[in-house]
Amino acid sequence: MSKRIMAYLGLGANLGDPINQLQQALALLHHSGGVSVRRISSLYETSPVGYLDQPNFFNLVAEIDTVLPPTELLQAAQKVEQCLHRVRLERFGPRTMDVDILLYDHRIIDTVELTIPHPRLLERAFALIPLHELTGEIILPTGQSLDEAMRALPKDQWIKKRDFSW
Ligand code: PH2
Ligand code: MG
Ligand code: MG
Repeated sequence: MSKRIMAYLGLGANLGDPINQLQQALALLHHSGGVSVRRISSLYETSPVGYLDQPNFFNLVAEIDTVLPPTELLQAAQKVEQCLHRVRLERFGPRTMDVDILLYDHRIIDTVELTIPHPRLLERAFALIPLHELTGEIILPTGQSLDEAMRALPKDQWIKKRDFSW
């Protein structure tokens, strides 16, 4: 039996029917070989970060366990994006589905195709707040504390929990 690894994925969408697409993405992930979705955070509506002239996003974080190595998990995530007809016109711009690997076990990975922990995790309320909801205080493999990062978040990122039961 391969070792099951815990990982956290950040999901976001702001085109089409975002909540429906998030639901579909979770189901597709759960049915990807070697991936089980264990827990999901609350659903959040968030103002766009980076490229501001686009609709609000809906974001959540999923805790998964997986037997896939990181590169194969990345491929599984990209497959889900493609299944949801991802269109992305520009970097940080609007999209029907984005699935990012935030954390993978307690590993640091820095290759051309993959950087884990996600390089912008700590600056982004839409990723950090739902992650912290699932993990509570943890220390990242890079040594940073999630609680400290929560306190240091810029106050100009609007984020609101939305009532939703899956
Ligand atoms: N994703 C981005 C860029 N900006 N802003 C919000 N609120 N939510 C996102 O998921 C998001 C973003 C690039 O992946
Ligand atoms: Mg992203
Ligand atoms: Mg992405």
